[in-house]
Formats: sequence, C-alpha cells, structure tokens
Amino acid sequence: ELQYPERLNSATELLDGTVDRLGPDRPAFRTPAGEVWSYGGLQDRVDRIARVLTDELGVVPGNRVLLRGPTTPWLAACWLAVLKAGAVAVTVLAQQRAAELATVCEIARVQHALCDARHVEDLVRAEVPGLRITPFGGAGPDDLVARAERQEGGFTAVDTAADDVALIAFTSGTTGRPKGCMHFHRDVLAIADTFSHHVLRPTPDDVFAGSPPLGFTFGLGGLVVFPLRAGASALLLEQAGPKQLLPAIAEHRVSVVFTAPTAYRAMLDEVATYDITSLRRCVSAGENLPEGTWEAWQERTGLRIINGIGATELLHIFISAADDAIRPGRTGLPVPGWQARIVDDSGKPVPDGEPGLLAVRGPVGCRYLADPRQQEYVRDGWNLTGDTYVREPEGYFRYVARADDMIISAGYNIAGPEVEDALLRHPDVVEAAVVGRPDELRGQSVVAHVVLRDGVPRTEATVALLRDFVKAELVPYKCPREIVFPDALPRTPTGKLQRFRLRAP
Ligand code: 3SK
Repeated sequence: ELQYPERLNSATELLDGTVDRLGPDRPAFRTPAGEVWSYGGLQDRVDRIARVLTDELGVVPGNRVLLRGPTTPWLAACWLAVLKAGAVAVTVLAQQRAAELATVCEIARVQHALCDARHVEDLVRAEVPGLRITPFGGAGPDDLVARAERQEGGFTAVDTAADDVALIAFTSGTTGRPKGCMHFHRDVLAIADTFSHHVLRPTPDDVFAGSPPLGFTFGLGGLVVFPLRAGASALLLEQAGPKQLLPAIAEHRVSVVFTAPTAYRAMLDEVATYDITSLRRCVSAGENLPEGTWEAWQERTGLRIINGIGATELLHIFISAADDAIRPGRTGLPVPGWQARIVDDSGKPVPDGEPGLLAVRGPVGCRYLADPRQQEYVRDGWNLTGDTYVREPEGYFRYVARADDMIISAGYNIAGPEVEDALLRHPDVVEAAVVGRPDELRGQSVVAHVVLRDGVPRTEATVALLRDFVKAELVPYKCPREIVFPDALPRTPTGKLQRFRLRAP
C-alpha cells in the first residue's frame, strides 16, 4: 500500500525532490525548437512564478487558479508553481471557448487565471466576475514571464496536507454540465507510484512525449507528473497530431509516447519512414484500442502498445499491462494498488466471462465538486466508470462498450467497438464508429460511420464491400445495416468520440 507523510506538497516532491536526488543539471523539459529546461532552471522559474502569485497577485493557499494554454514548459511551470504556493490548479484546454470557461470558473469559483498570451481573448469574453487574468509568454512588463524575471528564486513551498486539494480537473463528459474532479496532493504522486512505476518503469534517461494536452489528466500525468517523478525529461509539443509526433519521436529520441488509438492508426502508413528505434513504451488510452490497431502497430514497428483505461475522476490509468503481460484485445490487469471487478446494476459482482459494469477502487477516488452525480459514480466505495467490461477467467479485463452505448437490435446485444474493430481491419477504413439508431422493427439498427482513406469512392459498391468484409469476420446480425461516409467523426477536444451526435436521427 502507498504511504505518504501527512504533510506533503506534490510539486515539491516532483521538482525539489528530484533536484535533491539527481542534481540540477539534468533536462526536465524540451521543446521542438531545441530549447532545454534543466531541473534547476525549471525549479528557479517555478519559484519565481510562485513568488509572483503570492507576493504580487495576492494568491493565498486554497485559491483556485485557472491554467490555460497549449502544451509548453511555461504552462507546466505555472502548474507546479500554483501547487507549490498551496493553491489549487484548475486545468482547462486551450480550445475551450468563452461559455465553457465561464461555467468552469463558476463551478470551481476561480479567482485567478494564468493564461498563455495567445489565448487570453476567450477568457476575457467569458466575463467571469472578479477574475484576475495574468498572461504569460507575451510581451510587456505585466506578463508573468517578465514579472517572474524581476522576482527572486528560492520559494519555500506551502506546507500543504497530503489530502489538501491540489487540482480540479474537469470532465466535459459527452453531454451535460461539466463536472470538476478534486484531487489531492497525494493523488498526484499516487498515479506516478502506481501506473507509471509498475507499468512504465521509467528511468532518468527516458524522454516522454505525446498528444494529450496538459488540460487533460492523461497528458498532465504522461508529460509532467510521470517524467518528473522519475527524473526523466519530457518533450512538450504544442502541435502533437500524428503528423508531428513521428518526426518529433525520431528527432528527439523519444522513448515513451502517449497517444490515442486513432493516432496510432493514423501513423501506421508513415511509421516505416522514420527512425523510431528510441521508442520503448507506446501507451494508448482515452478510448478503446481496437485489437486490429494493436496488431498492425506491432507488425509495422515490432512494439507492443500498452493499452490502458483511465478516467479524469480517478486521475489516470488503473487497468493496464506491459511487456509479456500484454494480451492483445484486452485492456489488462488492475495496476498494482488498484482493485477492479464487474458488477450488475445493483452493484452485485457478476461471474467471470459475463459482461457488466466496471467498478474500481484504489489510491485515488472520485470527488466531484458540488455535484449530485457523485452518488451515481461512487457506490459502496467502488467507482463506477460507466464502461461495460468482461473479466476473463485469467483475470484480464476486456472492454465491451460504454455502458450506455450497447446496441440492442432485434433482441441481440451488440457492442459497437467489436464491429468497429472489424471495419478497421479493412485497409480502406481510416476511422469507424458504430452506433444504434432507433428502428421501429428492431428497436435499434446498427449504423456505421466510416471515414474512408483518401480517394476511395463513397459509393454503394464500397458499402457492399465493407458489409461483406464485416460479415466474414462477425455473425451477420452484427453487420451494419447502414454505412455512411462522413469526412470526419465528431470528437470532444480531448479526442473522445461523441457517439450521441451520431445517434441523432
Ligand atoms: O479519460 C481517459 O480516458 C483517461 C485516460 C488515461 C488517463 C487519464 C484519463 C482521464
């Protein structure tokens, strides 16, 4: 079991603890432009920002500070400084617009914002009463960077308790009002000491990179918390789509990459043209990883993708597996420190091999900020993630679908992801989403939304070809009755598929 002292400041542990262990000179953050921030340089900037927060902006422990911007070393430094000053970091995505920002600020009662100078406009338009916005990375004497330069270093971290709130991470869900998830200082370390420590097993020589932004806890863990806890470094990419990731991996000798299943798929065609021999860990989360994508990536690269399921409510990944423990098509085993089981609607465990709701518990729990949906997520001390899973007899957890995404057609239960996996095995298919659409005769009918490779005709002949292809892989009742060819699939800013949009009649 994880043991942390009663008084604990996670930013101090991540940063000052690492400097004490490994010295100030090792690289902490890198940028594609070749900039390198050493641990000592990062510590100095964090301390100066913390002084600006406390001495100039009047931030006191417990104040909520919004952080907004693309993935840069300055954004990461702001996050560490907010925690070091005992305040609470409220992370949002750079793409979130004024109305969403206003809601987040209202729910979290945000008093201050540190915002990348290129993204201040939407925040101003949000018209949050009393919000004090400090830009960083711009020009002028009031910019946070200029202010920090005028300050002294050597800030003594606020003596927070291990269970003081360190951050509030928002989950937009696919619909509904966003929910703020409160996480403690000890939770920040717990994700590194469980998933990262046991599954990734990083060393100080590792170079982390990836596509999820710091406003998504998938990215915050993978690009800040895990590398710093290990004394490793992270390449922080503002643009981190499949097109940018491969050259970045090759040029900066990245060894641990975090991205989503669709990105692995999108990189398949070009991966052979880059030298990616530095890579030793490829992590996939955020969505279900189709088995076909896992196989194709292994075939092209020789690398076995580490699948994982995480949640903003639980901060990071709680089921996963690495190396010889990986089973293609399975998410994995509960990460050491975590427990998982499958339950029915009343919370009773169901036998192995039967689908049910995934329930997990471990060192981090869901704590929604002032939201009655807490009662739905946490029942009898177990967190219900909203996913349907099967636990197989050897203990592996296999994803079936999001609990509310099961398709029931003519009395059959159909898991959209299984049909998607079949479609994605066809070389002309780039992305696929399979949903149930209301149908008078069958209750629901199976509809596939397929993004085709460039140049493939969107014709009835292609529909017929794909239907035959699926029928050769799956029982006929799972075969889509309808196949449509959009240009792209609707996704949240964190890349999650918005199936509800596809279900609309
Ligand atoms: O939401 C997710 O899917 C997720 C995955 C990994 C780590 C963290 C999160 C929130």
